[in-house]
Amino acid sequence: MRTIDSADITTAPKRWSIIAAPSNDRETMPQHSRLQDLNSWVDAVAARTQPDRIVWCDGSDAEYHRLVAQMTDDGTLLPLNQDRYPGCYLHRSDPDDVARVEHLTFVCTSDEEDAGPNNNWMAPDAAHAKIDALFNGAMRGRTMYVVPYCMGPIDSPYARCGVEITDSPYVVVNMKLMTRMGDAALARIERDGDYVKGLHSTGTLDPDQRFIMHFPESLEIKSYGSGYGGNALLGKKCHALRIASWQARKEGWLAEHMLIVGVQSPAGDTHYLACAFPSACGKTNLAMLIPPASQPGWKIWTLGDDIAWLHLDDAGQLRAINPEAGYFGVVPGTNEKTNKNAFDTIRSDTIFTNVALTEDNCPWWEDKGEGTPATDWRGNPYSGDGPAAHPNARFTVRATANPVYSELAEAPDGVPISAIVFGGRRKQLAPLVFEAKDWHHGVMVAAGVASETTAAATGAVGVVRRDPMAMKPFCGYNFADYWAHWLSFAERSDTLPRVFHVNWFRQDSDGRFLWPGFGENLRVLRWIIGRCDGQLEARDTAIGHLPHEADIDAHDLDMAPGALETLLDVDMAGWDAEIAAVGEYLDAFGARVPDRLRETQLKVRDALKAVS
Ligand code: GTP
Ligand code: SPV
Ligand code: MN
Repeated sequence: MRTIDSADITTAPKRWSIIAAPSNDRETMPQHSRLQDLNSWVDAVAARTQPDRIVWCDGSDAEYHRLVAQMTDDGTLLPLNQDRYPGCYLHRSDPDDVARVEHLTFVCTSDEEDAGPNNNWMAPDAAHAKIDALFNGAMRGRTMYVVPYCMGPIDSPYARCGVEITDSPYVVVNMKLMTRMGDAALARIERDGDYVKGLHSTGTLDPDQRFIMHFPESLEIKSYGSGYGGNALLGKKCHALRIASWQARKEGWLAEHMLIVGVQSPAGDTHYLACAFPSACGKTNLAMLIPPASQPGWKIWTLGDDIAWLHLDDAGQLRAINPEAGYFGVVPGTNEKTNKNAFDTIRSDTIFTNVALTEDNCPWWEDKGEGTPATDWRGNPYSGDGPAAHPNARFTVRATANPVYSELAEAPDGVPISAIVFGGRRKQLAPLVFEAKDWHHGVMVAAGVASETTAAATGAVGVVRRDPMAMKPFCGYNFADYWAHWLSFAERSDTLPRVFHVNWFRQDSDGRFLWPGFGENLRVLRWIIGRCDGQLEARDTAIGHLPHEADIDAHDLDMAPGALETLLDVDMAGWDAEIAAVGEYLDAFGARVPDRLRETQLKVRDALKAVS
């Protein structure tokens, strides 16, 4: 890869294709036949976007460090206090570009019905025309980076590759931390012959000229006008969820917004759980949980913190791989008590986005538990007004830096899943935990998940909305078809994982959390595992199986008297209204909603009517 200096810029020829490579860096790919399609696409993109130069990224550490040096020179990255945070940098994004933009995110299928009411839709031709016009000349004066990446272990049959073309070096270094990026991925692309094409430009950063477009039928993504996270790191939500969910439906697997965690008992058995919670609702925290002192002998292993690809193996066992190789995690709230593993992981070799700074140039965020902010996330002296770090400030760090990283995250076949856990952020109603009665009921519970919106997307925060399977922003096709796909797994296996629902976020009338959460969530995971092992009885209610209070280990818990009882209570009248609302929600998807889902919802409704 070439580094850029001012001499380069003044002398750069107008046409990218005739730049002579001054070093070992590659500006054109060897013309392997399987890569001809890639070369032609890169040529076509360059012809449209007119970059000053093209760099094919090899994914090496040297390349990463060269890009970091380049960005510290031009101010894109600010080095943090290198004594206390070695290898750590701060990036301040544009203040109008700090989160995913769901209203500007489109799924462009030939038939609008295929995208469904859960997605914004544009016809593919119109969408290409609209966004291509923005890409015209967009990279003039800039470098175009070609970033081959692999989602999943490089030798996994379940892994899939993509190539992101971007004009953002910040995106390139994030992709290096978040994916298996570079030469190994390119070799796999050559072998596979297919890959997802992602085109990205930060463009003008004008929110009125920002689009994140997906073309699942042609495996393309085009993203213009944002440099932030899920809008710009195209391997993540765009590829590994929206495009992959479409492919998964066609091919019989699932691409989900789920963490993957191994829970090892004192006896040494490990159960793997896949848990779907909406954005900023606790996946990273649960995936890296540290068992409290009251739970000796238990151990947690992180496989993934955001995305899981799930496949049935030949024996009908559901297995999960994490397509990612790093974490793009929420910074605020991370401290020694809540998530010490993350807190320690982000002490070195981390890119922080939109955190505040202390006087001595250390990163600072709300609830860090140490230091005081001198400069806010925008780079202004901190006034004491509002949060100093942006509520959606993020860290990017490689997964292997996590002290409890599971090496099985590299296993080509993934890990067997014992339980699937859904959850939402609900102040009221949803109990601490309950188990669905069977797979079909579990799919209904998941389709009815509701959660308060968070700062992970632009728009109002704290508004309860339906977020089925925590996939509202990420399902690349019609939810009605998605639910049918989920239901169809029962036809293919009779050993599917049990399905649960949890809620860490119940509050009392003063707005205090009823459940201590974080490490203490292990107590709930233990109940889930106890159920999977057939060791625990449960209370059968209209909404599902709830724990007997004595089966949640509450010893040494700092909780208000009666709190556990409240957390395990089922408010029948409240649930009656909730299940009716789920019915109305399903109605909005019309005749495509699978009958079986409707029948399950009606069955629960009737059971509630009988008791309330
Ligand atoms: P995305 O990366 O956006 O998909 O989010 P995530 O689901 O990984 O969320 P994360 O674990 O980063 O948590 C988001 C916020 O919820 C943080 O501020 C956490 O401190 C807070 N949080 C996580 N777990 C708990 C919990 O058990 N109880 C409470 N009260 N807060 C929690
Ligand atoms: C989320 O919003 O669910 C995230 C962050 O994990 S982003 O990569 O921006 O989608
Ligand atoms: Mn997420």
